[in-house]
Amino acid sequence: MKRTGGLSTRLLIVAAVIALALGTGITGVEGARTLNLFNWSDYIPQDVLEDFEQEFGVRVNHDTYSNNEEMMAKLLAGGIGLYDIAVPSDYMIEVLIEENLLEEIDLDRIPNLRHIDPLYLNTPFDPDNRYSLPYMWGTTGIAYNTKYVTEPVTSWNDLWNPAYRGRVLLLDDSREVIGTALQALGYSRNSTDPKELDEARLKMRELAPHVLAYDSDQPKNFLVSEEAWIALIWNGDAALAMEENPNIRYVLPVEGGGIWQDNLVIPKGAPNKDLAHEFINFLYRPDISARLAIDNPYGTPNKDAYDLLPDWVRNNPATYPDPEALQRAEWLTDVGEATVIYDRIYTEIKR
Ligand code: SPD
Repeated sequence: MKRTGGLSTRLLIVAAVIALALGTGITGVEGARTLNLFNWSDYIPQDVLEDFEQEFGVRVNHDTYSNNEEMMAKLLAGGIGLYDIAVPSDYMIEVLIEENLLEEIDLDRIPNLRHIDPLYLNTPFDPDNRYSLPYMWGTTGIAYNTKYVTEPVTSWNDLWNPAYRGRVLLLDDSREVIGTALQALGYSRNSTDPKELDEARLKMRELAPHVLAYDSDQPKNFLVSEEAWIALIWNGDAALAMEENPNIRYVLPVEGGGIWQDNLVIPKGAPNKDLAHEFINFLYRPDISARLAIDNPYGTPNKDAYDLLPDWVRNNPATYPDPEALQRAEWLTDVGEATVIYDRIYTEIKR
């Protein structure tokens, strides 16, 4: 669905032309080939990037973002023609494809694709993997500290318990936050119904005064320090917090919670498409994929890396929940023109 009031195709073309005309095809310091990586904060170990630099005799520039919407905004504000790799989630892939913001990936140049479990390929958001390949997958649920949260936590509505006033942590992510309110009300995380969205807006306004912080970059820190008692969080960050603080638990709520997949893409006008393919192939080496999945205990799509994971990662139910719970979790999808409503609600509740 084309969005009005959201991205305009004309704007995108102008941005691309300007970026290309400015010659943003970076070759990097000292003339070495440079990979320009645009990724979520804290989503790839620095030593993996250094190994790539060493082995391939290249440089890596690494910029980060906190959520899909920030990634898109930065791409449009001069990022087109600047980045070789970005890592958007499922629903944002739909938007990027529709807006013609992605290069096609030549799968023949990724021989290590053979290590990827077909379960994570040919997804509804990119059926033939023309534009994207899986990076990590995970869930969105609730983390809480048993020292302060003594009542059972089963539902999104537990975030609204007045006993946790000032101790509630939320992700800084409009789709996750509004999706949580929608599911708490019994609706889909992808609702485009203005009435349901308005109910979600009011529900979030109720929670806003209880919120300690909105943070997608280092949410685990609030839990580990015990400033936050209960949190809307991604499972990998919860697993990291659990490693450092034994009082922390992670659950998927009865309403289902979220399931998602982040993906490697080559943004339009990427200056170093060859290197981007080499980087994806490098990340898909089982030893490298395993390092990613240990540093950030999210699900790895790499079946041969899974076999290399230590037991504490492989057997962590926060990272690899039981299949029945996964069945109930809901994917986010592109909400088209309703994106404008989501943006408006999010601005209002964070004010
Ligand atoms: N620290 C990086 C975490 C990235 C998680 N991405 C989740 C996207 C869900 N829509």
